[in-house]
Amino acid sequence: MDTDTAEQLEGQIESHDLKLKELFATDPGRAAKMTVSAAGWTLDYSKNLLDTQTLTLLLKLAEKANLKTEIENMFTGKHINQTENRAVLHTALRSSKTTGLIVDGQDVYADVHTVLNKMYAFATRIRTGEWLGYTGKRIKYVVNIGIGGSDLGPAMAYQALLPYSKRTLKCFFVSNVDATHIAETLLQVKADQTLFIIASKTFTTQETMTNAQTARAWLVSKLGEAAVAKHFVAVSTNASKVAEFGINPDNMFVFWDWVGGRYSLPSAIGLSLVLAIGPRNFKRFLSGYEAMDKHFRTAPFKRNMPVLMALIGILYSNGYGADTYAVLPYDQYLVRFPAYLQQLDMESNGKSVTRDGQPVEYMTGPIVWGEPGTNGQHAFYQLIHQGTRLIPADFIGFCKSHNPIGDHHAKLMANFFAQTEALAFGKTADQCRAEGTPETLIPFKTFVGNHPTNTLLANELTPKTLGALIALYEHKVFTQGIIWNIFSFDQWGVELGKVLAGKILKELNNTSLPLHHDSSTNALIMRYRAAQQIVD
Ligand code: G6Q
Repeated sequence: MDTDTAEQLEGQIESHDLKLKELFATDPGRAAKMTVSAAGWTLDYSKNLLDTQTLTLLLKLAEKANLKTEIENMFTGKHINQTENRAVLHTALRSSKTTGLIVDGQDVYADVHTVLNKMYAFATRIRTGEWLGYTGKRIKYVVNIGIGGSDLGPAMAYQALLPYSKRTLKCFFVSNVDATHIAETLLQVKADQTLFIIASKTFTTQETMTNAQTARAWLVSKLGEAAVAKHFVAVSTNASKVAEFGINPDNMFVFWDWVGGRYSLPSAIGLSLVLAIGPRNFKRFLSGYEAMDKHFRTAPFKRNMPVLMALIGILYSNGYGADTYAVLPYDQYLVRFPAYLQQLDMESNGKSVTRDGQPVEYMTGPIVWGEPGTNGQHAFYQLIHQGTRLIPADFIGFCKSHNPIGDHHAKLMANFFAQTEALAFGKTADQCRAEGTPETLIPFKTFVGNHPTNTLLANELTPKTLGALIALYEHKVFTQGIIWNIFSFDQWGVELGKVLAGKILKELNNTSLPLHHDSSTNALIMRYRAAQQIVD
Protein backbone atom coordinates (compact mmCIF):
# COMPACT_ATOMS: atom_id res chain seq x y z
CA MET A 1 0.00 0.00 0.00
CA ASP A 2 1.30 3.42 -0.80
CA THR A 3 2.41 4.51 2.65
CA ASP A 4 2.57 8.26 1.89
CA THR A 5 -1.04 8.30 0.81
CA ALA A 6 -2.01 6.04 3.71
CA GLU A 7 -0.38 8.51 6.12
CA GLN A 8 -2.20 11.41 4.50
CA LEU A 9 -5.40 9.44 4.93
CA GLU A 10 -4.73 8.95 8.63
CA GLY A 11 -3.99 12.67 9.02
CA GLN A 12 -7.19 13.51 7.20
CA ILE A 13 -9.22 11.23 9.48
CA GLU A 14 -7.70 12.71 12.63
CA SER A 15 -8.10 16.32 11.62
CA HIS A 16 -11.63 16.05 10.26
CA ASP A 17 -13.47 13.84 12.78
CA LEU A 18 -16.40 13.37 10.42
CA LYS A 19 -19.91 13.15 11.82
CA LEU A 20 -22.60 11.62 9.64
CA LYS A 21 -25.24 13.85 11.12
CA GLU A 22 -23.33 16.96 10.04
CA LEU A 23 -22.40 15.57 6.65
CA PHE A 24 -26.06 14.92 5.89
CA ALA A 25 -27.21 18.24 7.34
CA THR A 26 -24.77 20.28 5.28
CA ASP A 27 -25.41 18.50 2.00
CA PRO A 28 -29.00 17.53 1.20
CA GLY A 29 -27.78 15.93 -2.03
CA ARG A 30 -25.37 13.58 -0.22
CA ALA A 31 -27.36 10.37 -0.71
CA ALA A 32 -27.96 11.05 -4.39
CA LYS A 33 -24.28 11.82 -4.95
CA MET A 34 -23.14 8.76 -3.07
CA THR A 35 -25.32 6.16 -4.74
CA VAL A 36 -24.22 4.02 -7.67
CA SER A 37 -26.07 1.36 -9.62
CA ALA A 38 -24.78 -1.60 -11.58
CA ALA A 39 -25.92 -5.06 -12.66
CA GLY A 40 -29.29 -4.80 -10.91
CA TRP A 41 -27.82 -3.49 -7.64
CA THR A 42 -27.87 -0.09 -6.03
CA LEU A 43 -25.18 0.78 -3.53
CA ASP A 44 -25.88 3.70 -1.20
CA TYR A 45 -22.57 4.42 0.49
CA SER A 46 -23.57 7.82 1.86
CA LYS A 47 -23.76 6.56 5.46
CA ASN A 48 -19.97 6.21 5.57
CA LEU A 49 -17.39 8.43 7.23
CA LEU A 50 -16.43 9.86 3.87
CA ASP A 51 -16.06 13.35 2.47
CA THR A 52 -14.58 14.53 -0.79
CA GLN A 53 -11.02 14.78 0.53
CA THR A 54 -11.12 11.29 2.09
CA LEU A 55 -12.49 9.78 -1.09
CA THR A 56 -9.85 11.56 -3.15
CA LEU A 57 -7.10 10.04 -1.00
CA LEU A 58 -8.66 6.59 -1.21
CA LEU A 59 -8.86 6.88 -5.00
CA LYS A 60 -5.22 7.92 -4.98
CA LEU A 61 -4.38 4.64 -3.18
CA ALA A 62 -6.03 2.76 -6.05
CA GLU A 63 -4.13 4.73 -8.66
CA LYS A 64 -0.80 4.31 -6.87
CA ALA A 65 -1.41 0.56 -6.86
CA ASN A 66 -1.94 0.59 -10.66
CA LEU A 67 -5.35 -0.90 -10.15
CA LYS A 68 -6.46 -0.27 -13.74
CA THR A 69 -3.52 -2.25 -15.13
CA GLU A 70 -3.93 -4.99 -12.54
CA ILE A 71 -7.61 -5.43 -13.47
CA GLU A 72 -6.59 -5.86 -17.11
CA ASN A 73 -3.87 -8.30 -16.08
CA MET A 74 -6.48 -10.45 -14.37
CA PHE A 75 -9.07 -10.33 -17.15
CA THR A 76 -6.53 -11.10 -19.85
CA GLY A 77 -4.99 -14.11 -18.14
CA LYS A 78 -1.61 -12.86 -16.91
CA HIS A 79 -0.12 -15.13 -14.25
CA ILE A 80 -1.07 -12.85 -11.36
CA ASN A 81 -1.17 -15.80 -8.96
CA GLN A 82 2.61 -15.68 -8.90
CA THR A 83 3.32 -18.05 -6.01
CA GLU A 84 1.54 -20.81 -7.92
CA ASN A 85 2.44 -19.41 -11.36
CA ARG A 86 -1.15 -19.40 -12.53
CA ALA A 87 -3.55 -17.13 -14.36
CA VAL A 88 -6.66 -16.07 -12.44
CA LEU A 89 -9.52 -16.32 -14.87
CA HIS A 90 -12.77 -16.88 -13.00
CA THR A 91 -14.18 -13.98 -15.02
CA ALA A 92 -13.81 -16.15 -18.14
CA LEU A 93 -16.18 -18.71 -16.60
CA ARG A 94 -19.10 -16.35 -16.98
CA SER A 95 -18.25 -14.61 -20.21
CA SER A 96 -20.88 -15.01 -22.91
CA LYS A 97 -18.08 -14.95 -25.48
CA THR A 98 -17.48 -18.41 -26.86
CA THR A 99 -14.07 -17.88 -28.34
CA GLY A 100 -11.17 -15.45 -28.43
CA LEU A 101 -9.25 -15.56 -25.14
CA ILE A 102 -6.09 -17.57 -25.66
CA VAL A 103 -4.13 -18.09 -22.46
CA ASP A 104 -1.14 -20.43 -22.21
CA GLY A 105 -2.12 -21.84 -25.61
CA GLN A 106 -5.65 -22.67 -24.45
CA ASP A 107 -8.82 -21.14 -25.94
CA VAL A 108 -10.28 -20.43 -22.54
CA TYR A 109 -13.74 -19.30 -23.64
CA ALA A 110 -14.16 -22.28 -25.95
CA ASP A 111 -13.16 -24.74 -23.21
CA VAL A 112 -15.50 -23.07 -20.72
CA HIS A 113 -18.47 -23.35 -23.06
CA THR A 114 -17.72 -26.97 -23.92
CA VAL A 115 -17.94 -27.87 -20.24
CA LEU A 116 -21.00 -25.67 -19.64
CA ASN A 117 -22.79 -27.40 -22.51
CA LYS A 118 -21.89 -30.79 -21.08
CA MET A 119 -23.23 -29.71 -17.67
CA TYR A 120 -26.46 -28.42 -19.22
CA ALA A 121 -26.98 -31.64 -21.21
CA PHE A 122 -26.39 -33.75 -18.10
CA ALA A 123 -28.69 -31.60 -15.97
CA THR A 124 -31.43 -31.87 -18.55
CA ARG A 125 -31.13 -35.67 -18.57
CA ILE A 126 -31.42 -35.79 -14.78
CA ARG A 127 -34.22 -33.24 -14.57
CA THR A 128 -36.35 -34.87 -17.32
CA GLY A 129 -35.80 -38.38 -16.01
CA GLU A 130 -33.85 -39.51 -19.07
CA TRP A 131 -30.99 -40.43 -16.71
CA LEU A 132 -32.25 -43.02 -14.26
CA GLY A 133 -30.65 -44.68 -11.28
CA TYR A 134 -29.37 -48.25 -11.42
CA THR A 135 -32.77 -49.76 -10.59
CA GLY A 136 -34.56 -47.57 -13.11
CA LYS A 137 -35.83 -44.94 -10.70
CA ARG A 138 -35.58 -41.18 -11.20
CA ILE A 139 -32.94 -39.24 -9.31
CA LYS A 140 -34.58 -37.36 -6.43
CA TYR A 141 -31.54 -36.56 -4.27
CA VAL A 142 -28.23 -34.96 -5.14
CA VAL A 143 -25.40 -35.14 -2.61
CA ASN A 144 -22.48 -32.83 -3.37
CA ILE A 145 -19.37 -34.03 -1.56
CA GLY A 146 -16.70 -31.34 -1.42
CA ILE A 147 -15.16 -28.88 1.00
CA GLY A 148 -14.02 -25.24 1.05
CA GLY A 149 -14.33 -23.79 -2.40
CA SER A 150 -15.89 -27.02 -3.64
CA ASP A 151 -18.70 -26.73 -1.11
CA LEU A 152 -19.39 -23.24 0.18
CA GLY A 153 -20.33 -21.73 -3.19
CA PRO A 154 -22.82 -24.35 -4.36
CA ALA A 155 -24.23 -24.78 -0.84
CA MET A 156 -24.79 -21.02 -0.50
CA ALA A 157 -26.23 -20.57 -4.00
CA TYR A 158 -28.53 -23.60 -3.78
CA GLN A 159 -30.01 -22.17 -0.60
CA ALA A 160 -30.21 -18.68 -2.09
CA LEU A 161 -31.98 -19.83 -5.23
CA LEU A 162 -34.38 -22.35 -3.71
CA PRO A 163 -37.37 -20.52 -5.22
CA TYR A 164 -35.91 -21.29 -8.67
CA SER A 165 -35.12 -24.90 -7.90
CA LYS A 166 -36.91 -28.06 -8.95
CA ARG A 167 -38.45 -28.95 -5.63
CA THR A 168 -38.63 -32.65 -6.48
CA LEU A 169 -34.83 -32.72 -6.61
CA LYS A 170 -33.31 -32.12 -3.19
CA CYS A 171 -29.65 -31.21 -2.84
CA PHE A 172 -27.43 -31.94 0.16
CA PHE A 173 -23.89 -30.73 0.75
CA VAL A 174 -21.48 -32.87 2.72
CA SER A 175 -18.15 -31.31 3.62
CA ASN A 176 -16.99 -32.10 7.14
CA VAL A 177 -14.78 -35.14 7.69
CA ASP A 178 -16.79 -35.65 10.87
CA ALA A 179 -18.75 -38.80 9.98
CA THR A 180 -21.86 -37.20 11.41
CA HIS A 181 -22.17 -35.07 8.31
CA ILE A 182 -22.32 -37.93 5.82
CA ALA A 183 -24.16 -40.26 8.21
CA GLU A 184 -26.98 -37.79 8.89
CA THR A 185 -27.22 -37.01 5.18
CA LEU A 186 -27.44 -40.65 4.13
CA LEU A 187 -30.36 -41.08 6.54
CA GLN A 188 -32.29 -38.58 4.45
CA VAL A 189 -31.76 -40.09 0.99
CA LYS A 190 -32.53 -43.35 -0.81
CA ALA A 191 -29.62 -45.07 -2.53
CA ASP A 192 -31.45 -45.94 -5.75
CA GLN A 193 -32.57 -42.31 -6.19
CA THR A 194 -29.37 -40.52 -5.22
CA LEU A 195 -26.69 -38.95 -7.37
CA PHE A 196 -23.38 -38.23 -5.65
CA ILE A 197 -21.26 -35.44 -7.08
CA ILE A 198 -17.67 -35.74 -5.92
CA ALA A 199 -16.46 -32.16 -6.24
CA SER A 200 -12.74 -31.75 -5.78
CA LYS A 201 -10.32 -29.80 -7.90
CA THR A 202 -7.40 -31.97 -6.80
CA PHE A 203 -9.35 -35.17 -6.01
CA THR A 204 -6.92 -35.73 -3.15
CA THR A 205 -8.51 -33.64 -0.38
CA GLN A 206 -8.68 -35.78 2.76
CA GLU A 207 -12.17 -34.78 3.86
CA THR A 208 -13.74 -35.14 0.43
CA MET A 209 -12.10 -38.44 -0.44
CA THR A 210 -13.02 -39.91 2.95
CA ASN A 211 -16.65 -38.88 2.55
CA ALA A 212 -16.66 -40.07 -1.06
CA GLN A 213 -15.37 -43.52 -0.09
CA THR A 214 -17.96 -43.78 2.68
CA ALA A 215 -20.73 -42.79 0.26
CA ARG A 216 -19.45 -45.29 -2.29
CA ALA A 217 -19.31 -48.13 0.25
CA TRP A 218 -22.84 -47.25 1.40
CA LEU A 219 -24.19 -47.29 -2.15
CA VAL A 220 -22.42 -50.55 -2.99
CA SER A 221 -23.79 -52.15 0.18
CA LYS A 222 -27.31 -51.24 -0.95
CA LEU A 223 -27.15 -51.73 -4.72
CA GLY A 224 -23.91 -53.51 -5.59
CA GLU A 225 -20.72 -52.43 -7.35
CA ALA A 226 -22.33 -52.16 -10.78
CA ALA A 227 -24.53 -49.30 -9.56
CA VAL A 228 -21.63 -46.90 -9.03
CA ALA A 229 -21.57 -45.68 -12.65
CA LYS A 230 -25.18 -44.49 -12.47
CA HIS A 231 -24.87 -42.81 -9.09
CA PHE A 232 -21.46 -41.11 -9.05
CA VAL A 233 -20.14 -38.24 -11.13
CA ALA A 234 -17.07 -36.09 -10.55
CA VAL A 235 -16.08 -32.46 -10.87
CA SER A 236 -12.32 -32.14 -10.95
CA THR A 237 -9.14 -31.16 -12.74
CA ASN A 238 -7.59 -34.56 -11.99
CA ALA A 239 -8.76 -37.12 -14.56
CA SER A 240 -6.50 -39.96 -13.44
CA LYS A 241 -7.61 -39.80 -9.80
CA VAL A 242 -11.26 -39.69 -10.90
CA ALA A 243 -10.74 -42.83 -13.00
CA GLU A 244 -8.94 -44.50 -10.07
CA PHE A 245 -12.00 -43.84 -7.89
CA GLY A 246 -14.09 -45.73 -10.44
CA ILE A 247 -15.99 -42.89 -12.04
CA ASN A 248 -16.51 -43.11 -15.78
CA PRO A 249 -14.50 -40.28 -17.45
CA ASP A 250 -17.63 -39.47 -19.49
CA ASN A 251 -19.23 -38.49 -16.21
CA MET A 252 -16.43 -36.16 -15.21
CA PHE A 253 -16.85 -32.40 -15.53
CA VAL A 254 -13.55 -30.61 -15.77
CA PHE A 255 -12.25 -27.24 -14.77
CA TRP A 256 -8.79 -25.76 -14.81
CA ASP A 257 -5.96 -24.71 -12.54
CA TRP A 258 -6.69 -21.04 -13.31
CA VAL A 259 -9.95 -21.35 -11.35
CA GLY A 260 -9.28 -20.80 -7.66
CA GLY A 261 -11.38 -22.99 -5.36
CA ARG A 262 -13.21 -20.08 -3.72
CA TYR A 263 -13.91 -18.56 -7.15
CA SER A 264 -15.12 -21.81 -8.71
CA LEU A 265 -18.90 -21.63 -8.25
CA PRO A 266 -19.54 -20.58 -11.87
CA SER A 267 -17.40 -23.50 -13.12
CA ALA A 268 -18.35 -27.18 -13.09
CA ILE A 269 -18.27 -26.89 -9.29
CA GLY A 270 -21.73 -25.35 -9.78
CA LEU A 271 -23.07 -28.65 -11.19
CA SER A 272 -25.37 -29.26 -8.22
CA LEU A 273 -26.79 -25.78 -8.74
CA VAL A 274 -27.42 -26.42 -12.45
CA LEU A 275 -29.22 -29.62 -11.50
CA ALA A 276 -31.33 -27.72 -8.98
CA ILE A 277 -32.22 -24.56 -10.92
CA GLY A 278 -31.81 -25.82 -14.50
CA PRO A 279 -29.65 -24.54 -17.35
CA ARG A 280 -31.82 -21.51 -18.17
CA ASN A 281 -31.56 -20.11 -14.65
CA PHE A 282 -27.87 -20.99 -14.42
CA LYS A 283 -27.27 -18.94 -17.60
CA ARG A 284 -29.06 -16.02 -15.96
CA PHE A 285 -26.87 -16.52 -12.89
CA LEU A 286 -23.76 -16.30 -15.08
CA SER A 287 -25.14 -13.23 -16.85
CA GLY A 288 -25.38 -11.45 -13.48
CA TYR A 289 -21.72 -12.16 -12.81
CA GLU A 290 -20.84 -10.98 -16.31
CA ALA A 291 -22.74 -7.70 -15.91
CA MET A 292 -20.79 -6.93 -12.71
CA ASP A 293 -17.53 -8.02 -14.36
CA LYS A 294 -18.13 -5.53 -17.18
CA HIS A 295 -18.97 -2.76 -14.73
CA PHE A 296 -15.82 -3.46 -12.71
CA ARG A 297 -13.63 -3.49 -15.80
CA THR A 298 -15.02 -0.35 -17.40
CA ALA A 299 -16.58 2.04 -14.86
CA PRO A 300 -14.47 4.95 -13.62
CA PHE A 301 -13.27 4.18 -10.11
CA LYS A 302 -15.34 6.89 -8.46
CA ARG A 303 -18.51 5.26 -9.87
CA ASN A 304 -17.24 1.69 -9.66
CA MET A 305 -19.18 -0.35 -7.09
CA PRO A 306 -16.56 -2.98 -6.21
CA VAL A 307 -13.81 -0.35 -6.12
CA LEU A 308 -15.84 1.95 -3.87
CA MET A 309 -16.66 -0.89 -1.49
CA ALA A 310 -13.00 -1.89 -1.42
CA LEU A 311 -11.87 1.65 -0.68
CA ILE A 312 -14.47 2.05 2.06
CA GLY A 313 -13.24 -1.21 3.60
CA ILE A 314 -9.66 0.09 3.50
CA LEU A 315 -10.78 3.34 5.11
CA TYR A 316 -12.04 1.42 8.14
CA SER A 317 -9.32 -1.27 8.28
CA ASN A 318 -6.38 1.03 7.82
CA GLY A 319 -7.72 4.46 8.71
CA TYR A 320 -9.91 3.64 11.69
CA GLY A 321 -8.38 0.32 12.82
CA ALA A 322 -11.57 -1.69 12.47
CA ASP A 323 -10.84 -5.42 12.76
CA THR A 324 -14.05 -6.75 11.33
CA TYR A 325 -16.99 -5.98 9.11
CA ALA A 326 -20.44 -7.45 9.31
CA VAL A 327 -22.45 -8.69 6.35
CA LEU A 328 -26.14 -8.57 7.13
CA PRO A 329 -28.43 -9.96 4.45
CA TYR A 330 -32.10 -9.18 5.05
CA ASP A 331 -33.18 -12.31 3.24
CA GLN A 332 -33.46 -15.76 4.75
CA TYR A 333 -32.43 -17.35 1.45
CA LEU A 334 -29.00 -15.73 1.92
CA VAL A 335 -28.42 -17.49 5.23
CA ARG A 336 -25.15 -19.02 3.96
CA PHE A 337 -23.88 -15.85 2.29
CA PRO A 338 -21.76 -14.61 5.24
CA ALA A 339 -20.07 -18.03 5.51
CA TYR A 340 -19.38 -17.98 1.79
CA LEU A 341 -17.90 -14.49 2.05
CA GLN A 342 -15.74 -15.53 4.97
CA GLN A 343 -13.82 -17.85 2.72
CA LEU A 344 -13.77 -15.49 -0.24
CA ASP A 345 -12.41 -12.59 1.77
CA MET A 346 -10.43 -14.17 4.60
CA GLU A 347 -8.71 -16.87 2.56
CA SER A 348 -7.89 -14.36 -0.17
CA ASN A 349 -6.65 -11.44 1.89
CA GLY A 350 -5.63 -13.05 5.17
CA LYS A 351 -1.97 -12.44 4.27
CA SER A 352 0.88 -10.69 6.02
CA VAL A 353 3.58 -10.70 3.35
CA THR A 354 3.74 -8.28 0.43
CA ARG A 355 4.12 -9.42 -3.15
CA ASP A 356 7.86 -8.78 -2.74
CA GLY A 357 8.01 -11.23 0.17
CA GLN A 358 8.34 -8.56 2.88
CA PRO A 359 6.25 -8.35 6.05
CA VAL A 360 3.35 -5.93 5.55
CA GLU A 361 3.39 -2.83 7.72
CA TYR A 362 -0.33 -2.29 7.83
CA MET A 363 -3.49 -4.28 8.45
CA THR A 364 -4.76 -6.43 5.60
CA GLY A 365 -7.88 -8.61 5.27
CA PRO A 366 -10.55 -8.03 7.92
CA ILE A 367 -12.60 -10.60 9.81
CA VAL A 368 -15.95 -11.14 8.09
CA TRP A 369 -19.02 -12.28 9.93
CA GLY A 370 -22.76 -11.93 9.89
CA GLU A 371 -26.21 -13.42 10.08
CA PRO A 372 -29.43 -12.70 8.28
CA GLY A 373 -31.56 -9.83 9.57
CA THR A 374 -33.67 -9.61 11.63
CA ASN A 375 -32.18 -12.42 13.74
CA GLY A 376 -28.96 -10.51 14.35
CA GLN A 377 -30.94 -7.57 15.74
CA HIS A 378 -31.96 -9.74 18.68
CA ALA A 379 -28.43 -10.95 19.25
CA PHE A 380 -25.29 -8.98 18.39
CA TYR A 381 -26.57 -5.62 17.08
CA GLN A 382 -26.41 -4.29 20.64
CA LEU A 383 -22.62 -4.28 20.36
CA ILE A 384 -22.67 -2.54 16.99
CA HIS A 385 -24.98 0.19 18.34
CA GLN A 386 -23.54 0.75 21.80
CA GLY A 387 -20.32 -1.25 22.12
CA THR A 388 -16.82 0.18 22.08
CA ARG A 389 -15.74 -1.13 18.69
CA LEU A 390 -16.19 0.25 15.23
CA ILE A 391 -17.98 -2.36 13.14
CA PRO A 392 -18.76 -1.26 9.62
CA ALA A 393 -21.59 -3.26 8.11
CA ASP A 394 -23.02 -4.11 4.70
CA PHE A 395 -26.81 -4.29 4.70
CA ILE A 396 -28.14 -6.34 1.79
CA GLY A 397 -31.86 -6.26 0.98
CA PHE A 398 -34.49 -6.71 -1.70
CA CYS A 399 -37.59 -4.68 -2.59
CA LYS A 400 -39.65 -7.79 -3.35
CA SER A 401 -39.99 -11.08 -1.53
CA HIS A 402 -40.39 -14.56 -2.98
CA ASN A 403 -42.89 -15.17 -0.21
CA PRO A 404 -45.24 -12.18 -0.19
CA ILE A 405 -47.29 -13.28 2.78
CA GLY A 406 -49.18 -10.63 4.74
CA ASP A 407 -46.89 -7.79 5.74
CA HIS A 408 -43.80 -9.92 6.51
CA HIS A 409 -41.74 -8.22 3.86
CA ALA A 410 -42.73 -4.68 4.83
CA LYS A 411 -41.79 -5.50 8.41
CA LEU A 412 -38.48 -7.02 7.34
CA MET A 413 -37.58 -4.02 5.20
CA ALA A 414 -38.76 -1.51 7.78
CA ASN A 415 -36.15 -3.02 10.08
CA PHE A 416 -33.59 -2.99 7.27
CA PHE A 417 -33.99 0.76 6.66
CA ALA A 418 -34.37 1.57 10.36
CA GLN A 419 -31.12 -0.06 11.37
CA THR A 420 -28.85 1.93 9.05
CA GLU A 421 -30.66 5.12 10.08
CA ALA A 422 -30.29 4.31 13.78
CA LEU A 423 -26.64 3.33 13.38
CA ALA A 424 -25.80 6.52 11.50
CA PHE A 425 -27.70 9.10 13.49
CA GLY A 426 -28.15 7.57 16.91
CA LYS A 427 -30.22 9.21 19.61
CA THR A 428 -29.04 12.12 21.74
CA ALA A 429 -29.45 12.64 25.45
CA ASP A 430 -31.83 15.52 24.68
CA GLN A 431 -34.01 13.28 22.56
CA CYS A 432 -34.14 10.82 25.46
CA ARG A 433 -35.07 13.62 27.88
CA ALA A 434 -37.80 14.86 25.57
CA GLU A 435 -39.29 11.37 25.78
CA GLY A 436 -39.33 11.63 29.57
CA THR A 437 -36.43 9.24 30.17
CA PRO A 438 -35.31 9.52 33.82
CA GLU A 439 -31.90 11.24 34.11
CA THR A 440 -30.29 8.13 35.61
CA LEU A 441 -31.12 6.11 32.52
CA ILE A 442 -30.02 8.67 29.95
CA PRO A 443 -26.42 7.37 29.57
CA PHE A 444 -27.79 3.90 28.86
CA LYS A 445 -30.48 4.97 26.43
CA THR A 446 -28.33 7.32 24.39
CA PHE A 447 -26.98 6.16 21.03
CA VAL A 448 -23.89 8.01 19.84
CA GLY A 449 -24.50 6.95 16.25
CA ASN A 450 -21.92 7.64 13.54
CA HIS A 451 -21.68 3.89 12.84
CA PRO A 452 -20.98 3.43 9.13
CA THR A 453 -22.94 1.18 6.79
CA ASN A 454 -23.29 0.37 3.12
CA THR A 455 -26.74 -0.40 1.82
CA LEU A 456 -27.02 -2.78 -1.11
CA LEU A 457 -30.50 -2.97 -2.56
CA ALA A 458 -31.86 -4.96 -5.52
CA ASN A 459 -35.41 -5.51 -6.72
CA GLU A 460 -35.45 -9.21 -6.06
CA LEU A 461 -33.12 -12.07 -5.24
CA THR A 462 -32.83 -13.76 -8.64
CA PRO A 463 -30.14 -15.89 -10.27
CA LYS A 464 -28.95 -12.72 -12.00
CA THR A 465 -28.78 -10.50 -8.93
CA LEU A 466 -27.09 -13.29 -6.94
CA GLY A 467 -24.41 -13.71 -9.63
CA ALA A 468 -23.81 -9.96 -9.66
CA LEU A 469 -23.62 -9.82 -5.86
CA ILE A 470 -20.97 -12.54 -5.73
CA ALA A 471 -18.92 -10.85 -8.46
CA LEU A 472 -19.21 -7.55 -6.58
CA TYR A 473 -17.55 -9.05 -3.51
CA GLU A 474 -14.99 -10.98 -5.57
CA HIS A 475 -13.85 -7.75 -7.20
CA LYS A 476 -13.94 -5.86 -3.93
CA VAL A 477 -11.58 -8.45 -2.44
CA PHE A 478 -9.36 -8.31 -5.53
CA THR A 479 -9.12 -4.52 -5.35
CA GLN A 480 -8.16 -4.59 -1.70
CA GLY A 481 -5.50 -7.23 -2.36
CA ILE A 482 -3.98 -5.02 -5.05
CA ILE A 483 -3.96 -1.95 -2.82
CA TRP A 484 -2.47 -3.93 0.07
CA ASN A 485 0.10 -5.35 -2.37
CA ILE A 486 -0.57 -8.95 -1.31
CA PHE A 487 -1.30 -12.10 -3.28
CA SER A 488 -5.04 -12.80 -3.04
CA PHE A 489 -5.17 -16.04 -4.99
CA ASP A 490 -3.03 -18.47 -3.02
CA GLN A 491 -3.71 -19.93 0.43
CA TRP A 492 -0.47 -21.31 1.82
CA GLY A 493 -1.78 -20.68 5.32
CA VAL A 494 -3.93 -23.80 5.15
CA GLU A 495 -1.01 -26.15 4.51
CA LEU A 496 0.78 -26.49 7.85
CA GLY A 497 -2.23 -27.82 9.73
CA LYS A 498 -2.87 -30.38 6.98
CA VAL A 499 0.69 -31.74 7.20
CA LEU A 500 0.60 -31.98 11.00
CA ALA A 501 -2.81 -33.65 10.89
CA GLY A 502 -1.36 -36.29 8.58
CA LYS A 503 1.40 -37.02 11.08
CA ILE A 504 -0.96 -37.08 14.06
CA LEU A 505 -3.43 -39.35 12.25
CA LYS A 506 -0.70 -42.00 12.12
CA GLU A 507 -0.09 -41.50 15.83
CA LEU A 508 -3.79 -41.90 16.61
CA ASN A 509 -4.08 -45.05 14.53
CA ASN A 510 -0.90 -46.59 15.91
CA THR A 511 -0.66 -46.02 19.64
CA SER A 512 2.81 -47.53 19.84
CA LEU A 513 4.29 -44.64 17.88
CA PRO A 514 6.31 -42.31 20.15
CA LEU A 515 5.14 -38.71 20.36
CA HIS A 516 7.58 -35.88 19.69
CA HIS A 517 5.33 -32.83 19.83
CA ASP A 518 5.35 -30.08 22.44
CA SER A 519 4.19 -31.05 25.94
CA SER A 520 0.66 -29.74 25.38
CA THR A 521 0.04 -31.58 22.11
CA ASN A 522 1.66 -34.77 23.48
CA ALA A 523 -0.56 -34.73 26.57
CA LEU A 524 -3.73 -34.11 24.56
CA ILE A 525 -2.95 -36.98 22.20
CA MET A 526 -2.21 -39.25 25.18
CA ARG A 527 -5.55 -38.32 26.73
CA TYR A 528 -7.32 -39.17 23.47
CA ARG A 529 -5.45 -42.47 23.14
CA ALA A 530 -6.35 -43.40 26.72
CA ALA A 531 -10.03 -42.63 26.12
CA GLN A 532 -10.10 -45.05 23.18
CA GLN A 533 -9.20 -47.88 25.61
CA ILE A 534 -12.03 -47.09 28.02
CA VAL A 535 -15.18 -49.13 27.54
CA ASP A 536 -18.27 -47.64 29.23
C1 G6Q B 1 -10.14 -22.38 -2.06
C2 G6Q B 1 -9.23 -23.32 -1.49
C3 G6Q B 1 -9.86 -24.48 -0.77
C4 G6Q B 1 -10.28 -25.63 -1.67
C5 G6Q B 1 -10.55 -26.85 -0.80
C6 G6Q B 1 -11.02 -28.03 -1.59
O1 G6Q B 1 -9.84 -21.40 -2.68
O2 G6Q B 1 -8.33 -23.70 -2.45
O3 G6Q B 1 -10.97 -24.10 -0.01
O4 G6Q B 1 -11.39 -25.29 -2.43
O5 G6Q B 1 -9.41 -27.17 -0.07
O6 G6Q B 1 -10.05 -28.41 -2.51
P1 G6Q B 1 -10.37 -29.47 -3.62
O7 G6Q B 1 -11.43 -28.90 -4.51
O8 G6Q B 1 -9.09 -29.71 -4.34
O9 G6Q B 1 -10.89 -30.70 -2.92
